[in-house]
Amino acid sequence: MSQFQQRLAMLRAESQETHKIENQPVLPGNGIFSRYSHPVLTAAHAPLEWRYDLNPQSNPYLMERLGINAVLNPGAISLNGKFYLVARVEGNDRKSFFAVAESDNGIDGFHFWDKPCQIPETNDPDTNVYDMRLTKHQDGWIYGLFCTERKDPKAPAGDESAAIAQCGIVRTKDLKTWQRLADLKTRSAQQRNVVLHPEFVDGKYALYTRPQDSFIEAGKGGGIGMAFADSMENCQVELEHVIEPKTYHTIKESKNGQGPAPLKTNAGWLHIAHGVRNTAAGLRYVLYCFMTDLSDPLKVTHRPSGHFLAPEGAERVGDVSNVVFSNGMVATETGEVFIYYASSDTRCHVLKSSVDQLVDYVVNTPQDPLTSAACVQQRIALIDANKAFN
Ligand code: M1P
Repeated sequence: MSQFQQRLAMLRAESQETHKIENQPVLPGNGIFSRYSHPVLTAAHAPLEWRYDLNPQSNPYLMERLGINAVLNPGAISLNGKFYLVARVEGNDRKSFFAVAESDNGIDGFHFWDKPCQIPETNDPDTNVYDMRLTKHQDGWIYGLFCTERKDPKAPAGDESAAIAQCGIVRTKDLKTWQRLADLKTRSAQQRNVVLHPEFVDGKYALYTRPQDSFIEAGKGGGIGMAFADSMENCQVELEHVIEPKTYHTIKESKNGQGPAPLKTNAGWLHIAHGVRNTAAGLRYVLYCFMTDLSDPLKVTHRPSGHFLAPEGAERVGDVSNVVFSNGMVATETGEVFIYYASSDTRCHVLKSSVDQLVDYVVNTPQDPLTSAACVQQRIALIDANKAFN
């Protein structure tokens, strides 16, 4: 057997092993959700055909020619009983693209489709695209809102990192053919984490926005905004109402952003978001929840205290360490909820919960009282109430 053939056999065996990994819930968990033992989708899930030239003549050493660096921040949707992730796949060249992976049970067995998504460009080509939020909208389309990034034309000479982030928009019926619409127009300098609400609000499309002043800093615009548009074609919004602001000395003091499209429950619209604070070790990203009113989604009705999910163990290390980020969630007809998240901008995981558990968590978890003394009183009240049960 040639060196080429030996390497190919090893690579195929390694890839098969990766795809065979079964995921087990990590018990006992926190009662809100189950974490799982393994990531659901990683760079190692990328097919060999995407990375290697498999021709022994042109690639006798069977070198990896176009490596995949990370698979992260997947949008998620269920169609006809299957689970689909539209993942952000990042090549070694740092450019991200979207690719669909599917699974029968949403927990393991994810495998990429044969080829990545081909997303049409606008007249102003994207340099980089990432973090797609999928929304099955009342109008019948599946929309994908994502971040499109281009070099800042006003960057001073020599500054090769200044960029402008905006919201790109595509729509599809089948995740195969993507129709590109014009980028969202807002009054803010930059946008990331823009998400389409699944239903019309007073006959208009409703979008969660995240106005920001510069590429990294949310600045004075920080907070999850909501804005309304007449159409998704040439979509334009005016006023962005900040419904969920950044808040001093909380898990969302530096910035925050809407996660996936919110989940409709009997108690309200259930939101998963990320909150960011700055530390000596850099930014720390956690997930948190809030709920908005069913008839008035501008009104936040519940804000459970603190983080819902923080990076743990191996999740804490990666290309951008100490980050968890979610932009994909699937609720089944039986009330199960699958929340997809990435750790440290490197690999994708799943949490499993239910509508009942999440509503209980959001509605019955007390709000952050915002000072140490008040937090002590909150905890003492819990301890005292528990005396009856010891
Ligand atoms: O690196 C962490 C995250 O940073 C950005 O998110 P935000 O705009 O909220 O700061 C995005 O680049 C996201 O993809 C990334 O995971």
